[in-house]
Amino acid sequence: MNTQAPYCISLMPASERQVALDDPKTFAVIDFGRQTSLADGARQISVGLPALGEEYIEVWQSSAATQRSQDGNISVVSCDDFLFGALLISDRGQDNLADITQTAYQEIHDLLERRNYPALLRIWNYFPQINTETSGLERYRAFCLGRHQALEAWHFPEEKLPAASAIGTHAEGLLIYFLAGKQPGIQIENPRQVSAFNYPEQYGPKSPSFSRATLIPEWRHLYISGTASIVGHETRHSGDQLAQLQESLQNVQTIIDIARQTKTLECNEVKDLKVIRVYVRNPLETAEISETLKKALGEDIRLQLVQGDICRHDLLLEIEGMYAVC
Ligand code: 3EB
Repeated sequence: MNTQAPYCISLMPASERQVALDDPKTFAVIDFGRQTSLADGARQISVGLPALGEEYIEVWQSSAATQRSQDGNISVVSCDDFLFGALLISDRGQDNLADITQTAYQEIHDLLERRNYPALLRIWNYFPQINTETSGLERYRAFCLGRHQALEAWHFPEEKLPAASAIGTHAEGLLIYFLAGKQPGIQIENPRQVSAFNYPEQYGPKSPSFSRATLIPEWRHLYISGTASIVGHETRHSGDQLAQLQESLQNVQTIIDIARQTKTLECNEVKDLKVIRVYVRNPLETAEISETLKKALGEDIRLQLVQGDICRHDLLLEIEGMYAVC
């Protein structure tokens, strides 16, 4: 198997933003700051999570010719092999997030069906006040409920659920962006953790619909979900961010180890990932987290730290990673 991936993803210093945008291969740039917004279709995505420490942008580039279009709320970039989409829905933290989420996922479903990209491979979800209770339900749990209902109507099989992240911003709007393809990826689960879609009811009326990672063997790509200090289904090391960091790193390494068994990956260790993003709840912990990571992964590692709220009160950080070369 030696097919080339149709695109690649990398972190670049934020100072190179214009260089990235001027490159015709660039079809999406994702940056992190005060506001959540979309500009130029899905080409400029801003996530309302302030950068901590060195500032990076995430750059998606394709040598294939891509087409842009607007399809209802969804801004789309596509070519034969993949479809990348982004939508931003008004949400100020007071509304019925379950309904808003369900409608958004329904719209994604309709688009993928119409355009014939049946495989949802990776999805990111960002919205404000993730840990706030409205009408007796924490907003993260309301989000999970709406997502679950949409995927149920979609008849989405659990073993095909995509890798995902769901993070709380301090900015207005529900931002969802996603990657879909023609062929299904391989779902990777983590033997140290109960699959999120099998979490018991104590974490909300409907379990979170995502896999720990998606592997795309034809492209040799790996997309690792937001990964936290959870063992089994329980939070470990409440109140201790450095211990949570080590536990999360071990979870990420375990996911890579499982993915490597397919022998389609040139990524062996966490430090080999091309994108490593750490969502940090308390910005005062940044220096300590960054130092510990550099000790574990090497001084030269590109690390993107951003301030975001994690979906459980007792989780202080979460790590996601990508290996998407071409
Ligand atoms: C966890 O493992 C931590 O609901 O889409 C991580 C990644 C988490 C994605 C989601 C939630 C989600 O349960 C939280």
